[in-house]
Amino acid sequence: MSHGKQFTLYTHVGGPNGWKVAILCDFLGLTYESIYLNFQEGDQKKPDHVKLNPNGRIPTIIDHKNNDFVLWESNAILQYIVDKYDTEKKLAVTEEGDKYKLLQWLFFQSSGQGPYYGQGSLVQHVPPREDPKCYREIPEGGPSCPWAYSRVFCLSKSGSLATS
Ligand SMILES: N[C@@H](CCC(=O)N[C@@H](CS)C(=O)NCC(=O)O)C(=O)O
Repeated sequence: MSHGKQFTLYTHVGGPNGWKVAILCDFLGLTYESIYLNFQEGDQKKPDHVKLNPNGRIPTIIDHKNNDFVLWESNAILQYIVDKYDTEKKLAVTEEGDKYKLLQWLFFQSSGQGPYYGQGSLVQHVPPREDPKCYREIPEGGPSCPWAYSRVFCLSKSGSLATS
């Protein structure tokens, strides 16, 4: 840990999930060094990052105050930080009912809201990859917006939300 801060945060300037972690750390007064991965260069899928996070997405944290503990998935990270470092209970919940309501919203965000917004944003804003394998999958006569379809098929084939 050469930067001397509590966390290293692998993140991105645009994607929302890294900012969730940064905002929480700021709120709780915890220090972190952000490493902004370049999605256009595919940094998030490169070995240096994937050896920490096999899902190849941001955010990923290393907690240098806990034996360089590594964690990924934004909501798991939020829960970890609150459980461990929200000593003044600014955000932590104590009642059993509140605990499950909190989980309800975290799961809703990560399984319901987040993926749809993420895919919508990719289809709208990220140009397609020059990958002929994807274009072969476009159903005949189907797409009114071919590159959007090719993007979707790239996604489903590779099983990951790859950026171009
Ligand atoms: N469920 C994950 C989603 C992570 C995610 O999709 N992160 C985006 C940026 S906000 C990403 O890394 N995209 C690049 C990619 O999929 O290659 C989480 O909440 O951490």
